[in-house]
Amino acid sequence: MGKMDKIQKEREIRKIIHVDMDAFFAAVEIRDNPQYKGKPIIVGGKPNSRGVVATCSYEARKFGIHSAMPSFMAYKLCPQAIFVRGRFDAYREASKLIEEIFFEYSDLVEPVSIDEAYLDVTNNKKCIASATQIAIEIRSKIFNKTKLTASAGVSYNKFLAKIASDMNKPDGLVVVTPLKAKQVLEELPIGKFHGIGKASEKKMKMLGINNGKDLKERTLKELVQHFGKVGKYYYNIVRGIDNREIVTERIRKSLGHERTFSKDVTNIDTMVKIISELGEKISKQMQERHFKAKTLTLKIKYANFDVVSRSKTIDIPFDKVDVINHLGRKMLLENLGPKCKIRLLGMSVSNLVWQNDDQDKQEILSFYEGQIPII
Ligand code: TTP
Ligand code: MG
Repeated sequence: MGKMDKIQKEREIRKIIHVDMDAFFAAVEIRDNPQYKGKPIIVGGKPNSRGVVATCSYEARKFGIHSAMPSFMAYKLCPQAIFVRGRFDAYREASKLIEEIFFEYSDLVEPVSIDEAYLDVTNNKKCIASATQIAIEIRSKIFNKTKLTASAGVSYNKFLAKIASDMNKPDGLVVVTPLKAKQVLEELPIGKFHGIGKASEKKMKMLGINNGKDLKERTLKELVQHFGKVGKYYYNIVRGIDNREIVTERIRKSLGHERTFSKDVTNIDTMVKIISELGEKISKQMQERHFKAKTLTLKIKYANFDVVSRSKTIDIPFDKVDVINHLGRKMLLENLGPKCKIRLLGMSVSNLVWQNDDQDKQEILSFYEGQIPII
């Protein structure tokens, strides 16, 4: 890109939409089991297991239940809740349908997780001038096709679009125009700033920063002093500055899955079986998406929570399940002591090679699907 093009691009106001499904896994369960409607539904591990809540219906959230909470705790808060096991195929199917709708409008689609994506619709395929109009259409198409509701946020960058989609959940649509951004950001509680994690939130509060307005009063120097490099990001986002581009699937850097066990595993055959299952899933997705990889990484979390990560790189790009499983098994066996107890196994592929692609298009950001615990 030439210098003038770059300046032109920076001046252009982008139109970004963030779409996030409402109580996604729980909503799919309620759709498929109408008797659950209006009830506190928890998708995740059973209360008498070590499992956690993947998500829960809004009725369950009133009791203080939320994602990642241990199931037994959720049960304590709401014994009458209905605990349901996840059905990932159903969630993936819905996710695919939603994605198809996004691509009707733009190729600049960044899937963030199974139920969430950013779209850049500045120059969209349907030449619709209003991003709000597109968000309205997308929400209604999602509902017609899946019978599920989505919330959407429309703004001029990713950060604000994400904040906006969260402002009127569930089934909400919020537009944050450049004029409105200042007020929205100043009033935003510090914990709601995407990118400010639990630890930073605590630290901010200790420093007397409770909302965007407080944050804005701090100098860049102060923020960098307290938070390091990310201080600059905080300084910018509270001023509505976020130049991050949409990262499309084509520039994904890795793909992986992992599995946490409800009971620590000691049996090698079981571990090998899990490796095969993970390998099958990864291989299937690679072939669907038309890419191969040169590196396989195995992650092992032992019962004492120690984590090791081992990689093998080979010259010839692979996507076949046999190769993945062979490499995975090999690394597993190399890292098992005599009395190994394992809590989690994960595998991911990286060093991706896309079909019909020149090498330099590949790599920018990492995206690891394994964030979603498999239950
Ligand atoms: P979220 O979009 O974070 O949550 P949600 O869609 O259930 O609810 P909301 O209306 O607030 O958006 O996550 C999407 C799905 O990902 C969620 O339905 C279940 C899964 N998930 C987990 O399995 N574990 C987690 O810790 C989180 C946060 C989500
Ligand atoms: Mg969601």
